[in-house]
Amino acid sequence: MLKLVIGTKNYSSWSLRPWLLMAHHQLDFEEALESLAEPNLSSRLKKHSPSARVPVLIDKELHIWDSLAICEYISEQYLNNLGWPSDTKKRAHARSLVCEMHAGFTDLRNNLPMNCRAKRRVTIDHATQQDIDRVQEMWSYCYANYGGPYLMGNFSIVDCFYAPVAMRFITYQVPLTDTSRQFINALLNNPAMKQWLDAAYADDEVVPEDESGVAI
Ligand SMILES: N[C@@H](CCC(=O)N[C@@H](CS)C(=O)NCC(=O)O)C(=O)O
Repeated sequence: MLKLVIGTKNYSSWSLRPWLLMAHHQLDFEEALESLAEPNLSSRLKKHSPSARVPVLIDKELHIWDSLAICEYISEQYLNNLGWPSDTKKRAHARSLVCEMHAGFTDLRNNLPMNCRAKRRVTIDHATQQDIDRVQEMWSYCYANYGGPYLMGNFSIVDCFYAPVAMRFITYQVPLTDTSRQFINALLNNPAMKQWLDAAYADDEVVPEDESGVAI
């Protein structure tokens, strides 16, 4: 059976990406949870992957240790390519959106860590605000061109990559455009997303460096 190694659900934004793709499509997989708070994180994670990072997908002898590589593999091998739009140009746009998130938005990620169960106040600096604005501009473009409720119209890997950002916007009460609100509501109504959030709300471990700002 497929095995997905993930980190603490409240915090592990990278783990949420492939987990959401697999759970949304109701794939049969075993979930192996590694605490991000307990000691010896690196040596525990090295048992699954040389990168000592989660997520890791294990499919028999194959170990895949990057969230985008996992989503690509799942889409090809188990979803008949349903992870991406079928239209070539739309797919190219979808991949651009995903790669922009995968390779960028460092300020947003560092200053607003995913912390699903919390409501916190942070001071948002200029660089982080620029990231927030770019994300919302992107979501508006998607809704204007593809109609919603998900970013490419139907659910895709793009939604899996922006779901952690959506959760951050809730935690830190980022002012939202109407489109952003609609997209976030679509995610919050997604049964797989609800399942992840229920588990995240029940997590009680604390990773101090991911507790940014002050509780409200
Ligand atoms: N490029 C990787 C990054 C994964 C990553 O940074 N994961 C974090 C958890 S969300 C991690 O494993 N951190 C462990 C550590 O920093 O020791 C991916 O896309 O999967």
